[in-house]
Amino acid sequence: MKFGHFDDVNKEYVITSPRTPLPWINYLGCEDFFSLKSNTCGGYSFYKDAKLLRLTRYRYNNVPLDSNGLYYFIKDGDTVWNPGWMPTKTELDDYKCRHGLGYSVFEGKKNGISAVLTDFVPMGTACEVNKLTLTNESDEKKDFTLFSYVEFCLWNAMDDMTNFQRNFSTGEVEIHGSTIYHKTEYRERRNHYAIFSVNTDIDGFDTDRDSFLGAYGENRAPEVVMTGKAKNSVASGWAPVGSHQINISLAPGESRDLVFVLGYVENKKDEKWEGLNKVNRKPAEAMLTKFDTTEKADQALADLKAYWNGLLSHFTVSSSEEKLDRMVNIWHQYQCMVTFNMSRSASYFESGIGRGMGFRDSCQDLLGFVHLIPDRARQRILDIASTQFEDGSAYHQYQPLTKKGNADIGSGFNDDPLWLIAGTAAYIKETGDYSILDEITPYDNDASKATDFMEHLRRSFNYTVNHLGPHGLPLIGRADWNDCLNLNCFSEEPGESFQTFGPSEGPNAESVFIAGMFVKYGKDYAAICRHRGLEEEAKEAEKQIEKMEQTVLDAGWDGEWYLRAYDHYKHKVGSKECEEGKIFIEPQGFCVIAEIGLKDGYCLKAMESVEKHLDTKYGIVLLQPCYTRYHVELGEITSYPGGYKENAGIFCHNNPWISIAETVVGRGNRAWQVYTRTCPAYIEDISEIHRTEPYVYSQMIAGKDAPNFGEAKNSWLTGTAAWTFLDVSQYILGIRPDYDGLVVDPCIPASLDGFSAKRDFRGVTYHITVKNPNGAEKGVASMTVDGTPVEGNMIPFDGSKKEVQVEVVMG
Ligand code: BGC
Ligand code: IFM
Repeated sequence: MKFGHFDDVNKEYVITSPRTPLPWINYLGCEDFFSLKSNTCGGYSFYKDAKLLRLTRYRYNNVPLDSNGLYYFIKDGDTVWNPGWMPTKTELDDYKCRHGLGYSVFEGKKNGISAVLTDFVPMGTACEVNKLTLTNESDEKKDFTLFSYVEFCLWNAMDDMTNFQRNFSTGEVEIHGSTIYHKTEYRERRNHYAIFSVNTDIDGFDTDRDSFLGAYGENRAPEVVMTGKAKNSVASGWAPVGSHQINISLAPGESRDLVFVLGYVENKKDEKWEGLNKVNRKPAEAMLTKFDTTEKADQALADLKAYWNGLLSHFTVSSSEEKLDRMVNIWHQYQCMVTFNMSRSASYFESGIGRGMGFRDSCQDLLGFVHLIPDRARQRILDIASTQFEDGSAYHQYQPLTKKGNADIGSGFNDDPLWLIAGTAAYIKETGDYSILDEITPYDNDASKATDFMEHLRRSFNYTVNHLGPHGLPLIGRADWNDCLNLNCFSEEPGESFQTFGPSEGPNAESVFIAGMFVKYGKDYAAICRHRGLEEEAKEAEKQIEKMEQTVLDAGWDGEWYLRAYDHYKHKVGSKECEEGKIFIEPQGFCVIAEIGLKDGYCLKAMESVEKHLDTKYGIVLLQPCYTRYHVELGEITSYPGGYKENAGIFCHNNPWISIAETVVGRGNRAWQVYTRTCPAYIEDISEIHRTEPYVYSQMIAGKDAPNFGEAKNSWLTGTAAWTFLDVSQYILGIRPDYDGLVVDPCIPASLDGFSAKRDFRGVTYHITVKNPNGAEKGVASMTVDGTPVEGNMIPFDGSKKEVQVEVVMG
């Protein structure tokens, strides 16, 4: 069952029923100001940091679900309704929500009035613009009243929902003309405030929530709206809100546009203005003049669309698979950009308070956006590296605003350092920019402890070399990619509960997954050394890598698949000898991607085992059999009921690892099957089962051991976005940047007769046509570049041409 449909021409998902299984959201903003926007206008806004500078209040886990947002109420006689249906839930004659790239449009109709609300965050200005077009579609004159409404957050979102003894007395506002200034905190900080304004004269306002809602009121039926009369309340303490009343009169067929702006304003340093506690209105007025006409708002939206179209034009595909084209050209890349902006901070499952930017997560996210915004990728890499410790280990998370490591969580996740090599290698392959290696980069943000960036990579590589366990495999530390596999959280005391962020290192617990990563990204490290003329170092690294490959085959192979780990007691994890958790997905993906034992058939065997033991109709589960009871020596993973999260959920993030691994063994049909099984557009028809947005990935889908098999959770902010784009663009379509040029190495289903793609690479546009006349799954029979046949499947980079035609015949 579907609740809408894709509109590929406009690059939108069009939701046609407000009663989606869960709120289906969009992200407005791609620089500093962001709004989360659900399909019924729920959500909230913040500036740069979802915890510290939150403009509007949102109640997670609220009842009814998703019942706070930036709302417009229309009071037309006795009928009160919202263009986005919530919060009144008045049945609409027509409802649509179009989630587009950085904007959302809500189209509501009731009793002959049409309201079209276009919400977006323009480029270059810290605000959300809401253009509301009201049209009288009836043949009678219509007199009705419009009320806007937003509830302000007192900036620090954590403090806002806990520190009531203070916060009920700090709220302050000013009202000047049609602009409401929310200036709580201004007294002491004197540097920032929020505004909510409209480009017309108003007939009233409210800024005190309880006055607006009425005693024990609710935003489903605010007293002011129900009575049709604003109270002109001025908030003093309690809960400041912003509401405008505008009386509207429309002749039959007549339309009226209103442009509302919700903005974040900062004073310029040292600026002087009248009145000690009064806001400095100058910057707000300057902001508002940018959007004070319909034309200006429309132009800002057109500019935003042009920005997105430009970004997405760097990689496009055209094939007979409509859904593939849709996901590659629009939604995969869009989700990658959202994960770039948000990391794992603010979604409808991440509160914006709990987590900062992950070292591991942000490095992986790079894999998806480096081709879109290489300059920002470069900066991101250096920001991440600046939080690294001198021994190569890393803070697991850092704060987006300060860019400093989070000491509460600390370090000890032993995969973290290697992800830095992964992200950097992707950056260099894409851009050819080796100068990043010379950047002087601090450790733990301490400039006195800086080295060049190459040294950071060296310490990342050596961190693994210096932390090997009894079998010669990498020590796992607090966890590796699987945060919940806490093998050093063992307790000698039976019955003692796990601590996820407990002891950081034990001498025994080892990870085969990190071994796979080490082999894969170690090769990149060696290649980078070699490029810098460090031949000896490259050879030494290769020796370590070869040794690790052999160690995996000796101590990390279980007969039919790669083992997962050894625990503190040196017992195997992910082995046929185990009662539960006999096979895990992660080492199968990564050891095959690293080609460990490829020539000797290990990789193919591992892939067959995945298919045999972990496959389900909704995707590949993380492990089998699920853990049915808690094991203190394995940690948090066993705290989840079977089928959820890391305990045998379908963790979408590592499904593309398997799809990529399948391309390594050359099985295009299977790589494609794995890709399409979890791919949003391919499972749109089961939205009532899947439940989260059908245009983006979720972190997890309940596995077959869960009662709600197939139900997804934690949509949007997941490494799945980057890994899937990498999988489909670089391994299935096979257009892969490498150090010296662009490789074309497709691995596609035999049924696909080819495709064409446009790929911008280091300033050159490649027009690539792939033909598959004989139904091959992998293999390039011939390739021509601008008509000239070339050996192999790599196009050496030549910046002298701006357009290059490439023809590939598979076979
Ligand atoms: C949570 C897991 C989550 C992980 C993400 C853990 O603390 O319990 O559910 O997947 O963090 O980093
Ligand atoms: O690898 C982690 C990631 O960093 C955060 N989400 C869960 C994943 C698996 O535990």
